Amino acid sequence: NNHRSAVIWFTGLSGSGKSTVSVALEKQLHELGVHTYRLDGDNVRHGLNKNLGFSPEDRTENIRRIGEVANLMVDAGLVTLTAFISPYREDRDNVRALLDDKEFIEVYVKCGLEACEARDPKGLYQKARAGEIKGFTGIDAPYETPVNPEIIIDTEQQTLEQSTQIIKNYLQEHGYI
Ligand code: GGZ
Repeated sequence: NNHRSAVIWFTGLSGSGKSTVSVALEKQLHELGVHTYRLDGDNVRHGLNKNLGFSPEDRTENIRRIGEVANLMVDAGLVTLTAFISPYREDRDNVRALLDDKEFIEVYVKCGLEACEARDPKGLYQKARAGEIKGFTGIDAPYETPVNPEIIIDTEQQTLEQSTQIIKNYLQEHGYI
C-alpha cells in the first residue's frame, strides 16, 4: 500500500459529473488499498468555507483554502480528490504552484452547458435562467476551460466506468498506484 500522494483536482461546470466521478474513483482506489480523502461542497462549503458565497472574490478564496487543505492532506500522505467548479484558471494555477506540478493532477470534466442544463439534478440551472440565482456558472458567470489539464474526461461521451478507467490508467502510468 505504498503509493505517492497527490491531489486529483476535478474542475467543470455544475452538473458535469465531478462529484459522481470522484466518488466512483475513490471507491475503486479504496479497493486498491489507496488511502484517500475527498473534498467537496458538502464537507467544505458547509464548514470551513461557510462564510463564502459565489462572488468572484469568494470563489477565489474558496479555491485558495481548498488548495491549502489539499496541500496538508498530501503532506499527510493521502491521495486527495477535490470536486469544485473552480471556474478561474488563475485560481487553479495558484493551487498547482502551491502543490508543485508533480502532485497536481487537473482533471477537466468536460460536459457541454446544454447537457449540464438538461441534467439539472438540483434545478439550479432553471432557477438561474429564471433570474432567481444570479451569477450562476455557465449562465451569467464564467467558466474558464483548462488549457493543459493532465486528464480530460468527457461525461457526455463516456460511461462512468470509462471515465474512472482513464484516470486510473493515468495514475498507474505515473506511478501513483
Ligand atoms: C455555481 C452554484 C451557485 C452559483 C450555488 N454558481 O450542482 P451543485 O450546486 O452541487 O454544484 C454547484 C456548487 C458550486 O460550488 P463550488 O464550491 O464548486 O463553486 S466554486 O468552485 O466556483 O467556488 C451548485 C451550487 O454550488 N451553486 N450557487 N452561483 N454553482
